[in-house]
Amino acid sequence: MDRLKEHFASKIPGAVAEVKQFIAEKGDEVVGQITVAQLYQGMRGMLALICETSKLDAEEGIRFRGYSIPELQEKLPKYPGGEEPLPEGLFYLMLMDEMPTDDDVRRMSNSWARRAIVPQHVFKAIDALPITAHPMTQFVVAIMALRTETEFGKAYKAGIPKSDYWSYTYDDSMNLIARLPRVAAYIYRRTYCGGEHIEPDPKLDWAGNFAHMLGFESEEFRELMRLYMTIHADHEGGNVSAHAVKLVGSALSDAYQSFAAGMNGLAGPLHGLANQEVMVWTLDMLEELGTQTPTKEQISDYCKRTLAEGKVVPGFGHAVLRKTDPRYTAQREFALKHLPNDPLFQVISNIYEVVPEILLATGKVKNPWPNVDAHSGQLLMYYGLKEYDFYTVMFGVSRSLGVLANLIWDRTLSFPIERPNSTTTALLKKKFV
Ligand code: CMX
Repeated sequence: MDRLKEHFASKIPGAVAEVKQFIAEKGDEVVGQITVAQLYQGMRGMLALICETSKLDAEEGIRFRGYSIPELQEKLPKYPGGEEPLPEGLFYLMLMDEMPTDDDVRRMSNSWARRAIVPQHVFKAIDALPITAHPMTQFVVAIMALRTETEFGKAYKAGIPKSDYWSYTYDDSMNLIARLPRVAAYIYRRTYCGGEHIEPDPKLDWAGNFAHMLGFESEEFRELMRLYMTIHADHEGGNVSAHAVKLVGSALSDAYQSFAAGMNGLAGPLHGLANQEVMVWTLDMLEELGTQTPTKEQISDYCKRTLAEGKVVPGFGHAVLRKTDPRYTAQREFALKHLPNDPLFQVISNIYEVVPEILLATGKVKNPWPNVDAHSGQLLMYYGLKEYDFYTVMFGVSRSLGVLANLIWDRTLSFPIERPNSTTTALLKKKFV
């Protein structure tokens, strides 16, 4: 067992005992109530899950193991000479519940570099799809092709005890995280760069190497990738991608199957695909208006038209948040620091100033403020990564960190198969006659 895995293993007895004792002492306490409306309206606000890695506050935004994004930017180890947090460090924090040292992060980077070899049949599976297949489709196919490598699946077949599930889930999760940048970069280069692939550079960190394999070599873009991979990693347990991974994993489906399920959820336009939709919406607007510098009035009119057509304004709104997403703010600050004069940044800034008021005026949108997806495309476009159909794959690579850290904990704490009750409208109505 390597040192990272040993360190995680050392936490298990205490954590398992704590949860067991807590359930024994407080298992019958009531922590919430369910209204009829919640049953019909996406279970909004219903406390239903344990997610150890992060917690979302409606006003303040996400905290990862108690740390806000600005705190992570300050405290997480950086690449030598860099200023943005390393995602390896965030994964360590989420998994171990401990702020990592530079050494811990180096060990994580090295572990992923050692685990990063992708079998040839995965590339063949991707190549079997038409080049026109959406990158998220290619991504999910590749994840399922990687499943031939599952340690959990093999061990389960051989008959391991429940107390060992975490160990194989740990290895599957670490291997999968290590391989995703290579797979995602392969999809990018295949789809948009004539199939000219770039070999990994094992000396680079996880996000820096991803940038390199995509074909972007500037240090500034690598820094963007470190920030991007950190802020998209986790958003507590109830969002579609996180919950899908947890739900499917609860059937003892392995990390590959569970993560593929989550990625199919992320590919929906109301969730992760919104980062693509934002660019489509913005570029369509510029084209239709025939200008790269629309006035606030023009943006306002375009936004109102979108609403009148019965469509959502992508990048705005959230099921939990009620303020500007701190992930949006972190990206805005990156833009202000590195590319304040980019014309598209000016457009995104003006959209930010105009759209909330219009959404508020509808009287129904509960959160008129921008979410993470409202800004990410502009930054990628600036550095030349203009193929916005690919953006959700990048979100997915990052999201692996949170959902797989959680999956390891779910198997460590022996969470059972999920099986909530459902009812019918007729039965529910009978309750109130
Ligand atoms: N544009 C137009 N209408 C919107 C809206 C937006 N950006 N956000 C919410 N609304 C509408 C809803 O569609 C709903 O309308 P109906 O009552 O007619 O069905 C009404 O306002 C109330 O919705 P809500 O309670 O404010 O929002 P939900 O919790 O139901 O949905 C979300 C949240 C994110 C799906 C929604 O705000 C949305 O569709 N936003 C645009 C898509 C987007 O940016 N998604 C990315 C979210 C972040 C992520 O997961 O990556």
